[in-house]
Amino acid sequence: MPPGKVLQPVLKMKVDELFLCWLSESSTQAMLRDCLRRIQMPERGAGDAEQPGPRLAAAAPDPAWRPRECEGPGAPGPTPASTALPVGAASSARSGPPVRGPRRSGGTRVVQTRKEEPLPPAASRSIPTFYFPRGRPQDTVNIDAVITKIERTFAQFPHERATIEDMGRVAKACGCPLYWKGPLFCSAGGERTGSVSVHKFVAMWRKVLQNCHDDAAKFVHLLVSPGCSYLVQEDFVPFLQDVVNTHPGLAFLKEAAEFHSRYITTVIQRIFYTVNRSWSGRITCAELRRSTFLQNVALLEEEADINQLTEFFSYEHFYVIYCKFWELDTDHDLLIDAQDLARHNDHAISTKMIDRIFSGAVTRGKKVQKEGKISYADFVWFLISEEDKKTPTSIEYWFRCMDLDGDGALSMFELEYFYEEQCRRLDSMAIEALPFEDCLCQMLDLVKPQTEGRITLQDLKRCKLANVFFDTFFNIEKYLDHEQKEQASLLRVRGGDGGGRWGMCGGGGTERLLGDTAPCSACRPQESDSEGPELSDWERFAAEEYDILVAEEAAGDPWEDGYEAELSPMEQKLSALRSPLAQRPFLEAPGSLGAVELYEYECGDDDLPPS
Ligand SMILES: [Ca+2]
Ligand SMILES: [Ca+2]
Repeated sequence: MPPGKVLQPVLKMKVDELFLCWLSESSTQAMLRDCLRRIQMPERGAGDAEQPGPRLAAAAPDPAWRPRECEGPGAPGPTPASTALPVGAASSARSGPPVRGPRRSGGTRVVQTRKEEPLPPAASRSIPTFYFPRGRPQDTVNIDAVITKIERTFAQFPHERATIEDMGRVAKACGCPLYWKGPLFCSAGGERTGSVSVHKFVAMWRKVLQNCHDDAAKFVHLLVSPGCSYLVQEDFVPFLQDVVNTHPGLAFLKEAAEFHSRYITTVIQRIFYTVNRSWSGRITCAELRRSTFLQNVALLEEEADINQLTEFFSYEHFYVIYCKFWELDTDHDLLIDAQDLARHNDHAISTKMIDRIFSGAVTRGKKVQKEGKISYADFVWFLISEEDKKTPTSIEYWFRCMDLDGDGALSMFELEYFYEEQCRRLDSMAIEALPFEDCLCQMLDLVKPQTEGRITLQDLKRCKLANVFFDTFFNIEKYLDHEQKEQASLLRVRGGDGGGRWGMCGGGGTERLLGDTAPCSACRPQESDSEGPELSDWERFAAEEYDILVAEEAAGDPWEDGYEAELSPMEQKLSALRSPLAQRPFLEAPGSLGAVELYEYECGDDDLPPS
């Protein structure tokens, strides 16, 4: 491409993706570190010692040594791909070799003088393949043997055609997890004709095996629409509908068809919340590969109790989110406005923050957003972020909200803007608030930003106490909660001497939220009473809320003990689910709301600009 020509959005995205992939290779990073080290330390050896970076200043020299520039003495053989890439990338796009590595002294001159020099073609020919968007090819896969196995399976079906019910056996013949059956069926065109022929299926699967070399690549290929390389929300609908239709843990949902779409919407939002780390609305192979999603899909097969799969599929988690929304959405049109959302958790969240959520900083529903409303899909993001402020997505969510000017850092002004309302609210509760300066002091001590006066996303992710930080600025209830826990732990540490409380000491001192000796209760591992892995804040919240909701239902219609005692544990679990479900009024929601609701993206919206 000629220099100066603007890249088309799709192409640009591809190039960015390629660049990021290259940049994240460990060999690239080793090479860059090496280059950096050599910039910082004048090279020892040969005659270069007195003249750091002389080769840069010599801007138009012999092209023969130029491509080796980055390799240097310190980075020999083992990283050929990464050292070669800049050369290879340039050969197609620009007319001269780029001088990577040290640029400090001669950057502009290099750019000017490299016009006429063509790249030595030999350099690019020796670049080994280093980028495998569809996984690394494996020599061990015997495609013909797999195909034979599939044909043998199809031979058992009438007319060698498989219906969706047969697809479990076909998935196993393919060596796939059971719940890939839906995508396999759809990808072979089954949903149009009701069944797939052996020929069509084998042709489809052969192509997948030839082109896709790992599970992530295969799964993406099966779900995407033709010609697309990333997953959008809609792509998950047929897969999830099949899970709803056939997973034993969701059998009780079968008759409640109007509920399927709500469950599917919730799971899709949770998938994008966790997997789509780029916030682009497009899940790439690389993102899928980095996530635990496919492991969870595989677990669907082994785990009959879907509530054990708390990361994406739990019905209980869906139930909690939907009930919370239902409480706020009083007219049940599946949209809520700022007043509705403010009622969440008894007005715990500040008005300023509610306004920011509706400003479009983190929501995607462009159409409804204009009318000052957010959708159920947006609410899923909100609730998970609100109840677990320690995950990367959640920290990004609240950071976007607090970064009023969108400059990528929280300034003291932005902190004061939010804290001011907290003070007023504490006042109205007759609690003396800490002056902003003291609060700031505590927070800076807690976050320890790398640059003074600016708190970045990285600072918050690193500090492990982002929840305490955020709650201090916009959630009065949780702020007081943290404070109470902190006080209790300080009292314990000090042997109960009753010494000054931190926090609400009323401006007298600037006692720190986190002393050097006493880790905050929020960051200490919870003294859990059960074995097994520690629950996340979200999992703990969902489990507690679910118990409360079920108890509320039970109070309305008490179970007879004798009846319940006869049920197996599994049946009890299902009854517990059925009971509230059957009684919740939203079961009678009009059918028109049954469509899966997805949040909207602007076209080519790669990076959400905070407004
Ligand atoms: Ca409403
Ligand atoms: Ca800012």
